This record gives sequence, structure tokens and C-alpha cells, in this order.
Amino acid sequence: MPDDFGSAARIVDRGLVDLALSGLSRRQKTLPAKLFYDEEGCRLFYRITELPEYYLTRTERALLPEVATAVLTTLPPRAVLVEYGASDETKAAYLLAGSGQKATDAGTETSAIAAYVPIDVAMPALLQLRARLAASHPRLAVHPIAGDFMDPVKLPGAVAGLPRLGFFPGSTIGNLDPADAMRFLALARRTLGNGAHFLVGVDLRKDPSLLLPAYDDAAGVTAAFNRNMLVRLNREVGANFDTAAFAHRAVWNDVDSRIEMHLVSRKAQAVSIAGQVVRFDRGETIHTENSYKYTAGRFVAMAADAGWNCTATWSDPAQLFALFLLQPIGAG
Ligand code: AVJ
Repeated sequence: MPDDFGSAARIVDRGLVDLALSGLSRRQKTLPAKLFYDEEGCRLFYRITELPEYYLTRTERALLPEVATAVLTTLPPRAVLVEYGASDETKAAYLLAGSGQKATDAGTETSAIAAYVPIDVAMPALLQLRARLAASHPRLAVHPIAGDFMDPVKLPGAVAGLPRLGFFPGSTIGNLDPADAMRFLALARRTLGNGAHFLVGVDLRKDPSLLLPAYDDAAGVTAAFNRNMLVRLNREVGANFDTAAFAHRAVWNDVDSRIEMHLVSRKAQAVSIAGQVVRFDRGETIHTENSYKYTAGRFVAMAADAGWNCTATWSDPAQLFALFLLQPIGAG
């Protein structure tokens, strides 16, 4: 059936079209932040994590050796590590140290973790992660799940009954508005169950003079990351954004305690997306991302509302970033 082949080549992802058009038909135009992470977006985000202005990743990573040691000693043996938004295993590796490595490393196998369930929207990244872990931790059971962590997660049957350690590093929770963050924490409470531990990395509220450069770096990597959303829509759903006609803007919204990223239309223009025309005024913006910043008190209160007790906190001396260890309220 040559006709089917012909049309299949031009099939666009309706889900992506609908997501884009529904956001772009609002008064304040929006595009959802999860659209950032195609392959190029993942590469650009990785470059962001290495920027001098982007303190988040390096600050969290500096805390992880000590945090991992402390968490692993409180964990029951043979736990499953469930990581939300696991685009790579570099952070999980601290918790997996000594887990399921070659038999010759058996002497170091004191670790609690028997299985790893990375959850992420980026399927290619998950497949690469699994391939790397097959080499570095051949005896670790790895069960990737491709999907949005805001949807209920069904843990694979193979890990049923094992105690659980949830892991949500990188302040990815900051992408969710507070209502969704609460919903997510409550959902994770149900997925991870009684007896669980949940380690969450959170970027702390701080002076905008430190925050803004982290989202508007001198090398322009964050600008390219932001515009890549338009590049992706051009390629995947046949939109015709002139990407140079949109400027990157990061703003600090003090009332809502968040960094906002926008793409600012440099002129009045019309863009066609899957046959629909979207008009932009000059200076009109597409709101592409929120990155909420919490005080420790605010985060702990929100976690409590979602059914979690905070049992330990780690932060750097400058209090830029924090890791919170949560355990279910009233369980065990
Ligand atoms: C992956 C959501 C933690 O909000 O800091 C980095 C994404 N956006 N630069 C963040 C991001 C712009 C990042 N998170």
C-alpha cells in the first residue's frame, strides 16, 4: 500500500500539535516546558548544567556523596530506586555506588539498591542510560519507564514488594506550579507506599541577582535552549517559526517566587502551525517555563500537606540548593 507509506511519512504528532495550539491560543501564550526535551534540547540542557552561572547542578552534586551515604544507611536492604525525570544516571550513580556491579566488585556490594526505575519523557535518553548501566552495573535490574511523571506510574511487577527510595533531583519539581507540585508529591506518596523514603532536590529562594544570570547566561546557551522549542515545532509539526524573530527573556516573579522564561516576538508576525495561523503582536511573549524557588520552610510545609514528613535536610553553606529526605506521615 504505497499510499499509506506516503501519508505515514507526513503524519505529525497530533498530541504535540494540540498541546502547542492550545497553549498558543491563550491570552498569555504558553508552551509547556516538557517540550524542551527533544534530543537537541537534552544536549542543550546538559550544556546549561556546566555553565558558570548555572549553580544548581554543581551545588547539588557536591552535596550528593554525603547525602547518599546517609540515605543508604537508613534504607532497608534490596530497595528499588525510582527516579523521576531521569535524563541520565549521573546523580543516581551516587545512590547506586556498589550496587549490582561486576561479581569481581562483590566486596564493595554493601549497597541497599537492588533495582532502578528511571522515569523520563525522553525515550532516547532512557535507552542510552540503560545501555550505559548494563556495562557499569551488569547485575543491577534496570526498568526504564517512558512517560510524564504527572501521570500515575505503575511500577514494574519485578520490583513489587521491594522497599522504595524515590529520587527527584535537580529541582525539576520547580517546573510545576505549587498545586501540581502538591499533586505530584501526593501521587508519589501513593506510588512509593508506606515505608518509602523520598529524596527531593530543590533550588532555594535567593537574591534575583544570582538567579537571573543562571537563566540568561552570557554564552547564550539558555537562549538557544528556549528557542529550540520553536525549532522542534518547525521540524516535528511543520510550523514555520522564524526563530531569529523571537528573543529570549528571563524574569524574576517575586510574588509567585519563580523565574519565568519567555520568547518575545521581535515584531508583529504570523506563524502557521499544522495549517492554523497564530498571530503575534510586537513584544508579545510565549511563556515557556516556570522555575519555582522555595524557602526550606515552604517546601517542608508543602510536603507535609502531601503526606510527607521531612526527616533530614542538606544544603550548601551559601544555602543555594537543598536536598530533603521525606518519609510518609503516619506510616510504619
Ligand atoms: C531542569 C527544571 C531544573 O528550572 O533550572 C534550566 C530547567 N531551564 N535553564 C531549571 C532550565 C532553563 C531547569 N530544571
